[in-house]
Amino acid sequence: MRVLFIHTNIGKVLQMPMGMAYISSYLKSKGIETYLWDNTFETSNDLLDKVNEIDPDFILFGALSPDYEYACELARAIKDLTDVPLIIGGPHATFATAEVMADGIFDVAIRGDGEYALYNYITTRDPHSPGAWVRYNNVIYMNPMGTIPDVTKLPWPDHEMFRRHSDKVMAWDKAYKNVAMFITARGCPFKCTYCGCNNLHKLYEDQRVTRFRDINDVIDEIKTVTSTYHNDLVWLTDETFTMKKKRILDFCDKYKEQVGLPFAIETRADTVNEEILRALKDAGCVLLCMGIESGVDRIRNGIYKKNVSREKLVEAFLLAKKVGLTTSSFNICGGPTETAEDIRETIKLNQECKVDMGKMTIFNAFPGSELTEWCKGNGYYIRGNYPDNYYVDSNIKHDTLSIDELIGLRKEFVDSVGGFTGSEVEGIV
Ligand code: B12
Ligand code: SF4
Repeated sequence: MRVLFIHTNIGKVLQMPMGMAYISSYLKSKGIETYLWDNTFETSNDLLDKVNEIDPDFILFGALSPDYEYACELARAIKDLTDVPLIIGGPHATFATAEVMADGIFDVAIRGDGEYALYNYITTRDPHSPGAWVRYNNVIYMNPMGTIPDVTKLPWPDHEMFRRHSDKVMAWDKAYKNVAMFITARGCPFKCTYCGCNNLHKLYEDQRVTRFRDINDVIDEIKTVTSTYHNDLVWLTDETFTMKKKRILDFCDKYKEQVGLPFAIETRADTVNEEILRALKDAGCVLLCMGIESGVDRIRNGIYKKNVSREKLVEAFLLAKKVGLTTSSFNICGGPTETAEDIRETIKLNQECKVDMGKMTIFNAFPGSELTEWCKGNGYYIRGNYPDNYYVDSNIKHDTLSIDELIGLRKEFVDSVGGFTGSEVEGIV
């Protein structure tokens, strides 16, 4: 069997999409041939040529919500050419499944983690296949979720398929030009309302969504990949890398001994302490990214339910600096009820945390997050289409601030804190 993946990536972000990379290697391990058309590097003419040339049994689209319209456009062009079944997966298919099926363009929407659900569907074509919503004889079968993949048994993601994404000069340190990405765990257990993670837990009901890989297997993957592709930087893209202290200390020991390359992580301020930060630094960590989101408790912990205190944020960022790590913060502006003064408090908190650089994006209501539902229930106007660039646009109408005012406040942030202007390519920093 042959399948063709479509990486829609309207932002042309240089970052390996881990979900599709994992699915590709899982399918390969079952003897299925996988191919890729990647919008980052290829044209839509190349796509139609590829469809003709490969003659796949299924075409598999990966799309975040902003990519969905483009995915539909490509799907329509393919439909003019062939009647090969079109399958869509990823966050938009997971959290806006009913809308996707109602549009009538895709034959199947895979919900949640795709490895088992997709494999089961493409090998059985069963309209009752778990984790898939399937259009069959003009009826839509809305099947319940299947078994969540066991991350300790999955093959390593297909680094080869997405190797063009590793050639990237890091904006924060131009010495790094070739990054390799890894995930050591899946399914963040926290419940921030602007994020889709919480909803994934609801979708899988009683199954454990937070899953950890074996550290030895992670180290083997890092060693193999970085020696194959001669990477100069390792990016650990777990949502909350330092979730389990003992596991991370073990990782640091083994990484230092067996890999030794500079690495970057993303985590939460309330999961680090001095011991962890020192161990990270000692193992080669060069960049630590943590969310601040808002400088005002009412927004950060009330509206966003981040549940991290101002004191903890200051303590974690200053400790990180003390041990010699470069720090980067994530921030949101334009959340519901937020005022210009609130956003200036976010700037102040970043300054207090002495962050080396920060990223501030404008709040958008994407399907899957609790805050999107809250906005719907509280009379916010939510536009039908999603912005291509969340540095300069939002799909909600803010209570009091116009988009131009939000862009102006973002500029104040960039001018005072340093970091992303928004014109750089989105993705890892
Ligand atoms: C890393 C990341 C990124 C990366 C890479 C995204 C990518 N293409 O993979 C970058 C930094 C580029 C990114 C950007 C954005 N992101 Co982002 N990102 C994430 C993050 C933190 C982790 C994703 C990840 O790698 N997970 C691990 C892998 C293994 O899981 P996965 O990607 O979900 O894949 C599984 C399933 O989704 C499914 N699947 C995925 N693809 C496919 C394809 C097929 C064919 C099938 C069948 C199944 C399938 O199976 C996979 C394996 O089990 C998630 C949060 C999260 N916790 O998921 C947000 C998340 C995906 N991002 C989100 C958003 C909104 C964005 C932006 C659109 C924001 C914006 N700018 O407006 C931008 C897009 C930028 C642009 N200009 O286009 C939302 C998506 C919500 C939605 N409804 O679309 C999420 C869920 C966070 C949130 N806000 O809730 N993001
Ligand atoms: S900690 Fe990060 S990944 Fe986890 S729920 Fe909050 S925003 Fe989402």
